[in-house]
Amino acid sequence: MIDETIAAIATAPGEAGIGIVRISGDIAVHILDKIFKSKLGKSALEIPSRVVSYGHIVDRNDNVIDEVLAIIMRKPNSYTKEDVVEIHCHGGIIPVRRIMELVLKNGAVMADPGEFTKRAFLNGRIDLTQAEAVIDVITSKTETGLNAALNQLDGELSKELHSIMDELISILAHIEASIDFPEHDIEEVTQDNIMVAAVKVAATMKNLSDSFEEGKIIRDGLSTAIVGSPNVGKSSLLNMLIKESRAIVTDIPGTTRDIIEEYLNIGGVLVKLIDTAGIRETEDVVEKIGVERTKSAIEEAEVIILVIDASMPLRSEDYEIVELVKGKKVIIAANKIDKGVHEDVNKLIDAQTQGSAIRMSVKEKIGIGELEDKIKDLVYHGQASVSKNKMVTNIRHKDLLDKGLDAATRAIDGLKAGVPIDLLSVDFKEAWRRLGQITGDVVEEDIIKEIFSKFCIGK
Ligand SMILES: Nc1nc2c(ncn2[C@@H]2O[C@H](COP(=O)(O)OP(=O)(O)OP(=O)(O)O)[C@@H](O)[C@H]2O)c(=O)[nH]1
Ligand SMILES: [Mg+2]
Repeated sequence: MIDETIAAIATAPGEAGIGIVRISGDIAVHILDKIFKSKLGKSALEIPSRVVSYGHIVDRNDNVIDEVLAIIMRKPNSYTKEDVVEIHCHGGIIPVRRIMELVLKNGAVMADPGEFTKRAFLNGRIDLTQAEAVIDVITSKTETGLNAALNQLDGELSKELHSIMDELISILAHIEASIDFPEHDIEEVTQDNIMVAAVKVAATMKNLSDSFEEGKIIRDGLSTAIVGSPNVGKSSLLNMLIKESRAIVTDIPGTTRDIIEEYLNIGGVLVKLIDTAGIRETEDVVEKIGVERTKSAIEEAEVIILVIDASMPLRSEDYEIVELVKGKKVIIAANKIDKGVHEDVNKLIDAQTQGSAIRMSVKEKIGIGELEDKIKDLVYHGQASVSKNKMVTNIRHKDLLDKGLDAATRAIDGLKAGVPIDLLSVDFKEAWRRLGQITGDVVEEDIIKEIFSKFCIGK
């Protein structure tokens, strides 16, 4: 219920310099008044907005709980558009928790995850895409990802969507007009105008939808699986790329049994690197499960780094793996060239018509930079276009855009086939509705609930 005053610990649990308790709602200032003794002897009701006050939090018997700074942000100029109070106390589990308890005792209720941001949305300060961008800002793992999220938070995507929605409304208005005033004989002109507008709308939607391929990688990372026969140096490669001794490396084939995932930033590209168990026929139960997991990792990955031992003749396993990864974006990493390069390997590399290959040595640190460049090229197809500020990074947006685009395309096909335009308004309305579900203009309780449940408490 929105008329309740909510409170949460907004900082991460654990020991830290400061901890923040955040309160939002009608009685937020009133609660502060009851528990805060300002050094200047002012009541909270007299403290102006956005001024930092020094003092103490005290319980009902005037026992000091902690020394704090308190800030009031009165509505509507606050994060939630409600009265918001922040109490900055000493970080550490106990002070924050005791203040939180006191706040709850004085009439606030514990906030759900994302409830502050949900209120900002429900009170009309931000739309749904901006609310979703808040999570993306918090969870971003690269500067590129952060910039994309900040653009979305700034309303860049909303602006683009709203301009498409406005176009759709104007198309619908034209249709209405031609139905209401058929005697004006404007049918033909209207049809042409609508066609031009509809094609433009569809093209803009298609552009946005296409930006997702890159947008998804910017947000979630390029999922890249390192696969190959046992003992070729997959785990060594992972460790080298992340500059950490994360995976166990031995000269015993079959060392890696489970999937290991690590994030890595290659020139602004977020890469989710997945080390896998070497693929071979095996009777070992644990290794068998590992090999199965490798196969699912191959299916899910967007890019495969196929590692082979360059110094040896290729084994039947190597050829099987080449088959297994067909259809994926593959980079062949011919490792251990410090021990020589076998002619089989040269042949395999020369036969590569698609994808690319690198001769490298993890041991001697040869070819690592080249491999990183190849991964980066796969994302940007050789051109850096991360600065695009109208980008779709969220799968929910992409799905709805595509549904909207389908509806717009149906309408265009109908126009071409000479279907009477009044029958096409259903499709244009559908396109509008889908975009409205992205921005939150069309509110659906379940979706809203689901979106905000992904937030952390206190945001
Ligand atoms: N000479 C040489 N040895 C290497 C190179 N890279 C890795 N090795 C060695 O090869 C052996 C196997 O390396 P790992 O990284 O464990 O190989 P893996 O592919 O992960 O093996 P599994 O987990 O068993 O599938 C280790 O002894 C590494 O030190 C290289 O470039 N040159
Ligand atoms: Mg390994």
